[in-house]
Amino acid sequence: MLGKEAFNILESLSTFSESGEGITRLFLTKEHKASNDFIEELMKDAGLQTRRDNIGNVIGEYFSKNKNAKTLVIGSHQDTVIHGGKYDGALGVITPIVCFKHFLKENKELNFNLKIISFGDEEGVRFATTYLGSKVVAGIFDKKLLDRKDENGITLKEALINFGLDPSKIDNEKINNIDSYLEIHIEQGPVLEEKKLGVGIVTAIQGSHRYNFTLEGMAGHAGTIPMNMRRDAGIGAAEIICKINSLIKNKKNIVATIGRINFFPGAINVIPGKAVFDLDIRSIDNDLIFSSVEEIKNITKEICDKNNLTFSIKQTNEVEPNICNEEIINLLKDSFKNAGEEIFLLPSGAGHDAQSFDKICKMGMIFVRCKDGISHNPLESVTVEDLDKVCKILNEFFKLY
Ligand code: HGY
Ligand code: MN
Ligand code: MN
Repeated sequence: MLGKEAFNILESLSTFSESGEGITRLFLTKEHKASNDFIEELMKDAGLQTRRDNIGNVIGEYFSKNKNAKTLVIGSHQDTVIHGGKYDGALGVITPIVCFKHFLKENKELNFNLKIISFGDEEGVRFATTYLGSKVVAGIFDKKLLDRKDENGITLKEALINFGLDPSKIDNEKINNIDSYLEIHIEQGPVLEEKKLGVGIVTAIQGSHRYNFTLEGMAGHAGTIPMNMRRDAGIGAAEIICKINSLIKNKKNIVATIGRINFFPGAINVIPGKAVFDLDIRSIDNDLIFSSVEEIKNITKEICDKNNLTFSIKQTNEVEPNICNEEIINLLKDSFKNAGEEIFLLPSGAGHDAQSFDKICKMGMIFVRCKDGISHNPLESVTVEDLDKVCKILNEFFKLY
C-alpha cells in the first residue's frame, strides 16, 4: 500500500515544525532546513539524483536513457501557513517520491525525464508574496522581491544568505525545456467529500490578489478623549473590513479575506493611532477582482474621511487565474480510468505553485479529498485509502505520459 507508506512519511515530515498547535514551517527557517534535509534523503533513497537551488528548493532528478525524452516536473511546497496542517503542500512532494521509487523498482525505467521538486516557499507567509520557489524554477521571479522585508525587517536577500544560499545566482536556477508540470494537492474545500470521491481532476485555478492597507489617525488616552474627538484608526479599519465583507458577500464568484490585522501602538488603554491589515481577494474572473478592488478603495476613502484618517493601499501580490491544460486533463482522465477511479472535474479555490508554470508548459493538477474540506488548520486530514488512490493514478500516468 503506497498510500500507507506516503502517510507515514508525511507524519515524520510534520515533526519539522515550530512549537504550538498544528504545523508551522516557514520559509528559510531551521524547520525548512530540517525538512529539506529529510526530503533530500527520501529522494536519494528513491533513486533520484538530488540538488538544491539558490531559492531553497530541493530537486530530485531522473534522466531517461532516451536523449530526446521530454521533461515532466511534479512539485509542490514544503512550507505551511501558521498553525497549518500536515498535508497542504507536503502531500504533493511526498506522494510522487514514493510512486517514483516503486515505479522504478517494477519497471526499471521511465521513458521521460522527471524532476520532483519541493518548493521552499509557496504560502508567502514570511514575505507576503507567494510562489517564490516555483517562480524561480519557472523563470518568472522578480528580483525586486529580494528587498522585500519580513516582520522582523529581514530582507529576502539577507534571509537567503543566512540560509547558506547565493541570491546572485537565482537567475541561473530557471529549469528550461519543461514539457509539463503536474501537482498533486489536497482540495482544501468540501466538494470531493460531498461527492463521496477521494480524488478529482482540476480544471482551473482562481486568481488571487493581496493588498496591504495602512490607516493613520492619532494615538490618544483611552480615558480622556471624548468619542467624537477621536481619530481612531482601529475603528476605521473595523468599519472598512465589515463593509468589504458585505460588499463581496453580495457578489458571485469572488471571495475576500482579511487574515491579518495590527493596531499600533497596541496597548489596551491607547486609542490606536495606526491600523495595518492585509486583504486577500480571489476570483476566476480577474476583471471582477480589479473592479471590486476599485469599489473597496472608494469605501476606504469614504470611511477614512468620516473618521478623519489618512490611508494608503499597496498591492503586494497578484496571481491571475489559470486554465489547466486540455492534453494533461485528458491524460489524467485516462489515468483515472485505468486506475479504476471515477472521473470528476473541479476548479481550485486555492492558489498553487502550478500557476507559476501556466505560461511556460502544459499544467495540470490532481486533487485529493480532505476531511470536511478543512485546510490551513491543524485539523487538516486525509485517509490512507485516498493516498493509495492517487498513487495508483500517478502510476498509470507514468505509463501514459
Ligand atoms: O492561499 C492559498 O491559496 C494557498 O494555500 N497558498
Ligand atoms: Mn498549498
Ligand atoms: Mn496553503
